[in-house]
Amino acid sequence: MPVGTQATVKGITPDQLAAFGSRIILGNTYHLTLRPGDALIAELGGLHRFMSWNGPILTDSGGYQVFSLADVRKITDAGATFKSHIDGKILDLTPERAVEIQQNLGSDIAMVLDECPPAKAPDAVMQAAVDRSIRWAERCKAAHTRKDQAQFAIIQGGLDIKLRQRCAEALVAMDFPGYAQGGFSVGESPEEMAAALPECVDVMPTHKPRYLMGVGRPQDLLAGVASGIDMFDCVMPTRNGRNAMAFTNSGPVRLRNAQHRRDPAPLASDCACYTCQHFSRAYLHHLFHVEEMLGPTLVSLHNLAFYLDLMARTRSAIAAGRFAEFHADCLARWSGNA
Ligand code: PRF
Ligand code: ZN
Repeated sequence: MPVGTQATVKGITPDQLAAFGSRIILGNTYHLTLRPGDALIAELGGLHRFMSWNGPILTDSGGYQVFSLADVRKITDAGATFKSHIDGKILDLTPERAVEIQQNLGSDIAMVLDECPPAKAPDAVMQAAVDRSIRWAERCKAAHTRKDQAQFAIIQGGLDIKLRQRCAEALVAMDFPGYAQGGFSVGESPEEMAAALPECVDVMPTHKPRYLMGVGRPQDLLAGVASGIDMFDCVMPTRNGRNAMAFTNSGPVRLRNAQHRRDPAPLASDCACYTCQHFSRAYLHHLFHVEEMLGPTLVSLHNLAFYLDLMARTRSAIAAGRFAEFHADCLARWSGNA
């Protein structure tokens, strides 16, 4: 899922998103309730109409963003009290309010409110966060009334596999239509995540979507798929794109580097995206050098097309029974060993 935090996938129009094959995008409860407000978006016909995206939208619940962006004042069973990172106003986010915001936005998939501690939090903190996330999931389910919106639960537990399995068991008993692994990519190494994932994903129902939140690099997506994950979101294609860093099958390309100044070749010779079909590395280098806004747009567009194409090729490889070979081949190419 391309990330559209503020009711826009930064620098990319909905037409462009659709043109390179985006099917579903992500929006953020936390940002949209601060500005312009979920009630205003509801008044204007909901998030789809507001941003003119006709495809599915998944909204995150805000818990993770409160912990990572806001100054959290107090977290109790009732909810989180935090100071807005915009104007310093003190606000409350309860499970019921997280559901209400997402119902106002009218997303197709809403996430429950969860508590996501850092990966290396003490055991007691991690266990308390899991227990609270389970209780909050229950309250979110009870508060949820929109029949045209699916609500997914979020598993926490850090790198403690037994704890994640206990969390998953409790959430699976509540019978949500989809499940996510939260609390990854929050300070642990990619190797630690890859090692923990298989056993964590194994306890998620296979007949329902399995989502890994906020991950990651192309190799992390393939590690997720190898463990059974079906859905991802990550800011990396757009954030790195804005910073002139492009993903390619030969590894990352840094377009600000002087080596690209007179390079007439496209960013990626094997890429069918609009950027690679029309522009040279020299032109992209120039745009970043003079700080033109088309630079971030063109490289974000390429990176999103690269990620979506990677997932399309992954689906084909799975369907053809050759995912393991595809996985090994990608890793070899990206590290320059193909
Ligand atoms: N919880 C929620 N959203 C998230 C995460 C989480 O743990 C993460 C962690 N990678 C990203 N986004 N609600
Ligand atoms: Zn491209």
